[in-house]
Amino acid sequence: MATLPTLADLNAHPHVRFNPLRGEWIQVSPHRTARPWQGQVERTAGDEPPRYDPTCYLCPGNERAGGNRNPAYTSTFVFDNDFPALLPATPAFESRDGDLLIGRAEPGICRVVCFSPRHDLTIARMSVAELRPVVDVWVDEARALGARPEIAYVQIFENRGAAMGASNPHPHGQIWATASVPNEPLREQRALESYAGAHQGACLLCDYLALERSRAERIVIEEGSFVALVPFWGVWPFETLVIPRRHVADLESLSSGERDDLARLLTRLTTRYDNLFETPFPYSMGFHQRPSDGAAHDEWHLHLHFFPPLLRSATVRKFMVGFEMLGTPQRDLTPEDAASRLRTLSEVHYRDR
Ligand code: H2U
Ligand code: ZN
Repeated sequence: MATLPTLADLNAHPHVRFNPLRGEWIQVSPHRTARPWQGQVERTAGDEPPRYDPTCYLCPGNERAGGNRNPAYTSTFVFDNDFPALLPATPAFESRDGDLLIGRAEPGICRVVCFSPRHDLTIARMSVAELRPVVDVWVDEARALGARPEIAYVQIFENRGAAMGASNPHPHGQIWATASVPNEPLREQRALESYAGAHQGACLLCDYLALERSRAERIVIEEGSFVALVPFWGVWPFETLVIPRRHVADLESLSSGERDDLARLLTRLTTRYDNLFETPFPYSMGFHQRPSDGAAHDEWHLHLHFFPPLLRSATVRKFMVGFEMLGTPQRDLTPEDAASRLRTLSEVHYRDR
């Protein structure tokens, strides 16, 4: 191509964009945002849940499905998942038949983190003072689980809302710590290493953040040491990437001030999300950070992905199907338009107005 096309040139036509973190392309089809929808509609959350639900497995003092009883906790509460997908005592084994039938044991630990004793709250509805201890729990759990010799990676995440398969409205997240590095962080690690190799040791996300801050086209909010933006290569309509400005490899490297900023940014961002369609906004979110496999991994730059499924209202979601399962992920709304919509929203929660 003779000249460098501008963003407007790009957005004037269907095009593909490269995701350097996953090493893959995504399809953007800006001309298609007015397409009609006669498919599935999501149910919206009905009445606001009660502050305490006697039938909730996660509320303080209640008995869980596995028979254990929660303490009368007043801030956060972490416990071993009663129905864990991974088991710590899994014996080591490998099974291999040629290069095609390959398996091995995967020991691990699954934890559940209750963010608040209040059944009716969400991150967006929690004060910064209430959310800061959640950040501390994430840091402490990542450190403790990551220190175990059998654990190579600690994946912290939250599935929020029925649309994302969350089993309970009580504010909670999960932690899965595994003996090997899961697919997504492994993929990102290879991308971070290969970028550093090709750019005299530079960090992909440090360089990317500098570019985004200079262009300001996709930034949603800045909160001191943290930035939230809609990535140039995002796939979900209102996907965001939260990046610390400092090159820190993991949660435990964050300073106390950075933890404050993260708590504040999360409250602000999720409030905007809820205000977008005036509904408790569903999403899967989670941190990606340095593996705890014993290597230094200075190439790592901690970050947090938000993948929300909603597309155009509280009831119409995006599906990753068809061409996206078989070919390339695709979006209609441009990342720039998504960022601009998120930027215009109030940080006063619609339920407080
Ligand atoms: P999700 O809402 O993201 O599914 O997380 C809830 C987790 O809580 C889920 O993994 C666990 C489930 O196994 N759980 C318990 O450990 N004990 C219970 O009594 C209910 C749910
Ligand atoms: Zn509850």
